[in-house]
Amino acid sequence: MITHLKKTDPNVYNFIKGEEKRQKNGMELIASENYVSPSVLEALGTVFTNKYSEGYPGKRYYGGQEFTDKLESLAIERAKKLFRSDHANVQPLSGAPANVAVYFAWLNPGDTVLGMDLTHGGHLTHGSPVTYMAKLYNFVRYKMKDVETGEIDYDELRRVAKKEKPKIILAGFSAYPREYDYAKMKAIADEVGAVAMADMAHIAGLIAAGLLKNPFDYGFHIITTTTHKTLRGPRGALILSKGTVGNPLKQVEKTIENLPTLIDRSVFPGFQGGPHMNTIAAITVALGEAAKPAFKTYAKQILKNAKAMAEELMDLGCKLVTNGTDNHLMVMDCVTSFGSNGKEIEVALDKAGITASKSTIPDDPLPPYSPSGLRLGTPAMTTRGMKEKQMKQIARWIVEISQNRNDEKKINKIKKDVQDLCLKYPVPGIK
Ligand code: DSN
Repeated sequence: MITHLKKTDPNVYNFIKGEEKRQKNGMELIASENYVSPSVLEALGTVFTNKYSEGYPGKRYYGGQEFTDKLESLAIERAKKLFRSDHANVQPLSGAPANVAVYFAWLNPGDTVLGMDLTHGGHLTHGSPVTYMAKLYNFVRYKMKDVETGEIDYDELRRVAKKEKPKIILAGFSAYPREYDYAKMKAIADEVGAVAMADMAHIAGLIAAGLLKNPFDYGFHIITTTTHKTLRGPRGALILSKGTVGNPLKQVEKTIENLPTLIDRSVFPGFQGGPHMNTIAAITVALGEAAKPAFKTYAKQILKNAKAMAEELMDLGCKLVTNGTDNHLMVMDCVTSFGSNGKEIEVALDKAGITASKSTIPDDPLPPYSPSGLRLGTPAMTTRGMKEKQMKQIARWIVEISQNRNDEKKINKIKKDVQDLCLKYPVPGIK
């Protein structure tokens, strides 16, 4: 409960209240967003934010670490257990810094990374030319072989790997609705002597629940993830790795076996300063929640809901990239479906209180700010308790709005219906 701000800083108080109302009344379909539990929210807003804790448990550069050490150790233990890793670094401030810290740990300037093509679902930090990382390292690409099924072109991936000799082969995405063949990727990584890394930011919750494959089960060396998507924690990240855990204050040889120590040294002192201990408190709570049976039920429903939404959209004539989904997200081709583009449909949906995000489609001829696709996801509305029936209704609204995107009267009517439905499914932590 917010008790002081109203008097001390009414501007900020009013922005918070406005955002609460927006979240309560609106339909959240951004595939990378979620609603945290009241316990996660409580942990985030605590006095741990007052504390500097550079270093790692038992090896800090400041005094007063009695409780931060216990807290961070618990976070590490929970993360290791949940994802079956030898080591966990829980300090990265978010997903992009986590990926950068891995690159700094393992690569020398000019080294090559083989990652998913950005229009086929890859992420900015997997080497978009606009990032500083792309100036430091050489990013090369693999793609889907068949955009109708989503199957990745592993033969081409192998050919490129043998030619380019990447130091890291990277599985992971922010807009790919299918599963990887991790065993195939790991075999290629072994063949060329590369580290096998997975960025599972989008699907961490689904892996934690045992519903999607865990790359560690196929011999991957490193997994990075944000903590705020399907994992349903605060904004933060984890770097999980296999290998021997050494003293993070001491230099070690650059070997695959030493990855945990190289990663620790890369995060701090290599790249970041003090960890955000209040965030680590909230991550610890979220990891505890993700280990409970109720989370598995939740994760199962995310998948059922995504399938229901995708099927209804396709029944109504929409074209989805790969013709469906195996995870929590789908990408709608707005050019083929409505003679429009992702930006225009995103704006039209926003007017009705439905929030989604534009997205490229494979080999998109349109630019990223106004791409051909729209990405939709079910983690957030599943947290609010919605099931397949509501997903089908939402799909019908999406199509109706898209087809009538210039009809303000129609959109306003749907906005009312959207709000009525949303109010029946409260947001955790908002009265
Ligand atoms: N921005 C996130 C997403 O929407 O997928 C990834 O960083």
